[in-house]
This record gives sequence, structure tokens and C-alpha cells, in this order.
Amino acid sequence: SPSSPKPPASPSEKCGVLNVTKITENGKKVRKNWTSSWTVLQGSTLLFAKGQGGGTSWFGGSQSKPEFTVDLRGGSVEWASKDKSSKKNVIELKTRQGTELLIQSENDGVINEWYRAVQETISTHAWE
Ligand code: I3S
Repeated sequence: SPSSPKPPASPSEKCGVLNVTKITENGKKVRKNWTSSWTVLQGSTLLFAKGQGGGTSWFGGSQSKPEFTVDLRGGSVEWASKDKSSKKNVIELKTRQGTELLIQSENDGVINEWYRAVQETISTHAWE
């Protein structure tokens, strides 16, 4: 019924603003381009949209196109080594398709939560 309480959101659904850059695409090194992205973890997919310019870019809104999506199945995640970036709190995400991303937040709590969520997603969906 409409009045039933909803169960808590699945831990595999998460969203927020992160700084993101690709460093490799299909196995080839690409130039870094750090961008603030609205990031959504949905099932085994990570979606990135352009950061909040205009305040209306929201999935489901009129300017809601995801910039790109990443399939986490078969991927790996680790804290990036110092040689990957001078920034703090950088996660290195490698996909099975040969795309490598760096994901960063200045906020320690935020980045730790994302690290945990992505890691959990990868292990949950490992054998699909
Ligand atoms: O790994 P790099 O090449 O030192 O990455 C830096 C560059 O991408 C730099 O831009 P230019 O391509 O114009 O040099 C960026 O502004 C920096 O943010 C990159 O390094 P960090 O350490 O921030 O990931």
C-alpha cells in the first residue's frame, strides 16, 4: 500500500559529486581531464554526469544525459599510488574493458564510503 514504509535503499545505490578522470580508455593511455561529476552507483553500473552546471543537470531532468557509464563487473579497485596523482583520497578503478579511472573527493568520509560501495559491488557481481 502507499503508506507502507519503504525498506532501506540497497547499498548498491548511491549518488554524489566526485572528481573523476579517465587515465586509460580501451587499454590506451589518455590525457587526464579532472571533472566534477554527478556520480550514481546503480546495481553493477557507475554512471557519471557533468557536474551541476545550472543546477538542473539531474538524471531524469531535462539535461540529464550520463556522460559515461562503467560496468563494474570483473573490475578492480584500489587506492591510487602517489605516482598516479598528487591529489589526496584517490581511488583507481580498472574495468574489464580496459578503462582506468581515477575518482577523488577532498572529503575523507565521502571517499571511504565510495571505496567501500564500489568494492562491495565488484565482489557481489564478480561471477555474473
Ligand atoms: O599525471 P599528471 O600528468 O601529472 O596529471 C596532471 C595533469 O593532467 C594536469 O593538467 P595538464 O595536462 O594541463 O598538465 C592537471 O591539471 C593535474 O590535475 C594532473 O595531476 P593530478 O596530480 O592533479 O592528478
